[in-house]
Amino acid sequence: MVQHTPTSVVTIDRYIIEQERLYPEATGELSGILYDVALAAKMIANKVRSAGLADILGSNESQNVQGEVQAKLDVLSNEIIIKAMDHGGRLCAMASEEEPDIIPIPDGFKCGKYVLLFDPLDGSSNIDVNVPVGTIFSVLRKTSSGTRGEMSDLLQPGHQQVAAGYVIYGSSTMLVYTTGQGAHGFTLDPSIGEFLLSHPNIRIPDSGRYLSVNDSYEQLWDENVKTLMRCYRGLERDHKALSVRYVGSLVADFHRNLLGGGVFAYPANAKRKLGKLRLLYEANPLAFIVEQAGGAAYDGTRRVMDVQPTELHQRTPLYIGSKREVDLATELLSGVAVGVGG
Ligand code: P6P
Repeated sequence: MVQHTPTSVVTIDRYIIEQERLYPEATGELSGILYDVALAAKMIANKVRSAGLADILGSNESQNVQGEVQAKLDVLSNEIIIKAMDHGGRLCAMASEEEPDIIPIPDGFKCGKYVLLFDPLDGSSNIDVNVPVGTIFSVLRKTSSGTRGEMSDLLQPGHQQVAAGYVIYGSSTMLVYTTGQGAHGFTLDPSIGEFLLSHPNIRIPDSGRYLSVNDSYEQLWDENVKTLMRCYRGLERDHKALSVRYVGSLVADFHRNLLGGGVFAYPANAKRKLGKLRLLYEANPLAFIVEQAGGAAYDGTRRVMDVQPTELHQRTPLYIGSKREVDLATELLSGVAVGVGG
């Protein structure tokens, strides 16, 4: 792998090519997907940045599969990604949080050997108050026979991902992705419209500084989860007290913890037996990133990326971030001591 320092001016396109050259057998299809994701991210960033000005705030009437009223930017972002990806000939199917079922490649377009799953604009309920939102994506290799993608190609465990990443539309727009060779961050320079390498080989601190959890659900948690949160707050087991930082936007909370060290927790609760977050296009891609950065992701019972999906929009409890804090969750919630917890 070519080693770059943050002072190198390296565009994401050049970095993708350099990574591809590490694999002589590579056909360039995966690189093409990453190029197209970066293009879609720039287009969405443009919409998000101007949201307050173009009077596209507020929700439109259409409902997404979750029965939630979707902000107009959700609809736009979803369409931007589909239109950027559906004709490149690298994908055989897609899936989106905003679409109830598999998204086929339109007739007349070539099908490729990958599938793309994505949340086009996570945290969109925060748009109207200018809180950072994000796009999350996951790439899997087609496993079914035939040309067109099938549901079985989408319902693969997270350890089968060949690429994953997210875009955070915050004080700056950053794209973080992995293809299994580390996690790398690129910051958009709007003056030239290029994502430039700013965070090569991201490593999450083994021990966290931050705790991201919505403790308004505390009364709905089981006793083990309550004990875990007391530990994170420095009230039990001599665990250092973590500072609570909760934006209510998964990508923003995850990104801060990835760079600064911390744990994001969305436990199962009495009303949501599987929590709120989606396995395939939220938990799995972020789990791939965090493991590549030296962290961990756990669902309260097992490693997130080992879960065999059964439904496209299935939810999962999520404990993700610094290894020490996630190991503690594993120890307290499954009774299995992992590493140095406590
Ligand atoms: P709660 C946003 O709606 C989202 O899907 C994630 O981005 C965020 O982490 C979570 O929900 C917040 O959920 O129940 O704390 O409001």
